[in-house]
Amino acid sequence: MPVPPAILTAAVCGAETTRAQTPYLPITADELAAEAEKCARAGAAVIHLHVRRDDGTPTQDGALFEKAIRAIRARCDVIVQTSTGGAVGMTADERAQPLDCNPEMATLNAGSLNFGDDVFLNPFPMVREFARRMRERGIVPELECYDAGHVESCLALANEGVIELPAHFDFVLGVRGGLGASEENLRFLVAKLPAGSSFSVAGIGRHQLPMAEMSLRLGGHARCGLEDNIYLSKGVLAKGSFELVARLAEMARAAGRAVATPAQARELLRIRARA
Ligand code: KMH
Ligand code: ZN
Repeated sequence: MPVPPAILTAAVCGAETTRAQTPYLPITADELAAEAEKCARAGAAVIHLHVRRDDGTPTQDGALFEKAIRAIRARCDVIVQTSTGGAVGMTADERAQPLDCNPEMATLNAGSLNFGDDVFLNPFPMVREFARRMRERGIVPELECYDAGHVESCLALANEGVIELPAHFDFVLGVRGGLGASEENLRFLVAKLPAGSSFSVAGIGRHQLPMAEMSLRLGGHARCGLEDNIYLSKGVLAKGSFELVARLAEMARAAGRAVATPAQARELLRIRARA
């Protein structure tokens, strides 16, 4: 089978990164849209979206998501993948709000874990409910797996009929409390995937670029951006997620992969056209 074009995802702001850590973090709808456009130009087909209040605090407020999505769509064609993870400590109802915006894609966090010194809770009933709402609205889930057990959980939920297979998985590697970022771990996870499913890798911190490169060489897709890593190289801040996307695009080409356009990514991710 020919290797598919590489889908590059830009996680442009997240819930945890702060302006104190990097002045390049986009916060308002206009800033998020300007950053999304630069990422799209650099090769991103997917924008993984969180939103913030004007003071920078994370929120899952539906109206702020609506505003950001509109602003992004006015500037470029990208798949907007809204977060249902939000920030640790948020309730399920809070976290689910962006699903009311009918994004093309949303994250579905597959299991709980220690998240640094916090706990990121994703109990089965919550995962089932989020998956049900996504199915009802035709929103394609990206299955966020932070540990090997989360992949097994997705397979169990597929057996229950909660998750449709084949699916698109994202291995988030290097969270303190989750599976470490290494080639051995990535190969172990890939071997667990059901036939026809695709995967992306989001390496955390200094692992972002090397794990992305590994994934692209193994036929997977890759995520980068200030949500997970703020540095372009040791001690050098990225001037935005777009600089990291440009690096991933170079890596994809060096690995003999084309960079997927949003249209190609929609086809690969089984995203149906919508009004
Ligand atoms: N902020 C993390 C606790 C997601 O977007 O779905 C969870 C997160 C995952 O960012
Ligand atoms: Zn996120």
